[in-house]
Amino acid sequence: MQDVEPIVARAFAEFACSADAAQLENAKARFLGKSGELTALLKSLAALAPAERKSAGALVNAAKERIEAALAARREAIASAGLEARLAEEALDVTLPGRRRGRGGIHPLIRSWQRVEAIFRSIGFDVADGPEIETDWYNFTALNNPENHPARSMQDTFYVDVSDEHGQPLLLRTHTSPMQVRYARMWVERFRDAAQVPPIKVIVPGRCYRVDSDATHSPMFHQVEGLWIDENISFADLKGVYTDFLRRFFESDDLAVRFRPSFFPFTEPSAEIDVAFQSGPLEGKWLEISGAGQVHPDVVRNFGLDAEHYIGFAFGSGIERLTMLRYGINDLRLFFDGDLRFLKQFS
Ligand code: 2NM
Repeated sequence: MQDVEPIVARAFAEFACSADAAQLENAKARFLGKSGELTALLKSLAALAPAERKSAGALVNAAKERIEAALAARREAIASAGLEARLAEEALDVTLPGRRRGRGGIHPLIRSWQRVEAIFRSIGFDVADGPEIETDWYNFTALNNPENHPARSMQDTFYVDVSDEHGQPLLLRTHTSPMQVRYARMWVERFRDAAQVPPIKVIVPGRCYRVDSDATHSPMFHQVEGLWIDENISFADLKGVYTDFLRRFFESDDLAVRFRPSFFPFTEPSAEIDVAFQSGPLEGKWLEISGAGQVHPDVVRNFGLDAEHYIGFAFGSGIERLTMLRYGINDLRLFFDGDLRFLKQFS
């Protein structure tokens, strides 16, 4: 009979160099399969004489057992090598620090907006907001803007393609005063059956829109307007409240404030408000910061109030302008570029 040892040696060698399960199973077939070498040897036993067959059979079976043992060992080795490789590849270092979520910040304009609200709330003003798409009546007519005023032109105002249910043109509000008209009319309606209408003290911060775009104008900008209606107040009250606001906003107790005559359709008389810092890079320079005035009697009547009985004072300021002066920012476009190198300085 053929010698079994070389077959065993080759089987061991081929198992050893099988790199994966598929190669190993192919190698197995070459020795133990239906037409494998060892199987052929087993079959050849039948041709031997009975005396010889017994010892040869024992030899072949011993060889078969060794080959099967080697096969099982190699199977296990390949399987555990595969597992080791996967573990190495999918290794997770649980001691690494986690990836933190980026921390957001408050935009400088919103920071100013919040400061303005906090200051006015502290002196008894309500804070209101309302629609950015307005009717022509609330945005212009109720505020005593003449029918042919240039602000109403398409060069200055963004009109919306659709009209309201009365066929009135709709537009993007050019200031927040239309919301003051809404607020005053709601207030008057609320106290319709009362003996008198209580004073109105409200500010309206919010976004406004004008057809305008350069280093000092953005088509979308932020305004805060205030309205104070009472029975017996004067310009002195307005000046006191507004000076207090400006000194707190700019954190400057000696800030100088002056009113200069001006014109607005909705107030008469009207004033520009200037400030002068007493220290810092702008020391002693008068800077225009806001507008104000006594609410025009026609506008008071549009609020639904008796203009002989109630007197109103109003003021308005750009939140961009307030913010630029507070931080020394020289280009308005920085607010809208979204450049984090700029924005991060305020968070
Ligand atoms: C300004 C300047 C002067 C103003 C007037 C009114 C209202 F609704 F009472 F008529 N609201 N805001 C006003 C007055 C706004 O901004 C520069």
